[in-house]
Amino acid sequence: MKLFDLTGKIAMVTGGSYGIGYALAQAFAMAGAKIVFNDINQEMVDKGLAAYKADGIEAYGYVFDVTDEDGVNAGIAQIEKEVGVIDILVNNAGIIKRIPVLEMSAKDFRQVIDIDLNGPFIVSKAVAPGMIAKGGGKIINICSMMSELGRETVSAYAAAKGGLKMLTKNLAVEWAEHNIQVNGIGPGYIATPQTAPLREPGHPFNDFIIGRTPAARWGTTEDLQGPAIFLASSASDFVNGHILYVDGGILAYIGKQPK
Ligand code: NAP
Ligand code: GCO
Repeated sequence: MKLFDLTGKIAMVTGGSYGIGYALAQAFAMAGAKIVFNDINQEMVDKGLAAYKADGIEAYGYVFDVTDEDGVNAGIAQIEKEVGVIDILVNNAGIIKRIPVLEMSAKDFRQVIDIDLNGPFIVSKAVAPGMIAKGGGKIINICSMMSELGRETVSAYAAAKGGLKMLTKNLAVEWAEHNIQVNGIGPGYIATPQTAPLREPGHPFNDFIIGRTPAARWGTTEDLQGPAIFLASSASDFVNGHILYVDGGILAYIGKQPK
């Protein structure tokens, strides 16, 4: 099990106050890592710190917006000074706007691209020098079904997550020589605050997703913990530029055949 041991590692999860980010941080803590996370305001960081403390997890919280390059660089420098050089980075922070293209403003489109695609670029670029100096590291980008598939009303999100898939591959090929493995996790439909509007009782999308998922259920954040530990550990030291889809079979499925 040493292959999956993260003892002595520092893991940084962006947007780690709750949701998928929090669950991944929990997993890294279970495997022995020290947890660092950020959020865009102190109130959310404080809520996250309280949650980690309640779970008995040693965590350090920082306030910065992943789209603010100066803020990110200052935040990473503070983390390296106060906690240490980051060994594992998860670019998890993200938003979605569900608006038909013809009704979506360029401003809204840009905001999704900025957070979901530019953010991972900015944070990865800030963290990589410390990893290179340290002899290596792990970067995990949280992609999506929308890295591969389209769906009405999520054009900006799909463009961002499709770009994030290719950014993952490009960072992987640029930094492999420094023993940095850059990979992605592509969750299916997971029960978090982000998908809460789609899971309201009686919402037609809920039945649609259950039917579109061979496992016939929404994913849970716990479903993502094992894959994340794998990509964060020495068990994946020769895995580069791979997107690991954790989707209950969605991408393998053409759809339920008529009876
Ligand atoms: P969520 O519940 O909406 O949480 C997103 C987190 O990101 C929040 O902590 C949020 O903080 C933070 N965040 C947003 N903008 C930020 C910024 N500019 N700077 C720093 N932090 C920021 O989302 P989730 O469902 O846990 O999803 C997490 C990631 O997984 C996202 O990248 C999402 O696209 C991806 N994903 C989700 C699903 C799913 O089904 N849920 C499936 C595939 C991929 P605030 O609350 O303070 O805004
Ligand atoms: C949506 C959902 C999805 C999920 C996820 C699927 O509106 O279609 O929010 O985009 O968040 O990205 O992998």
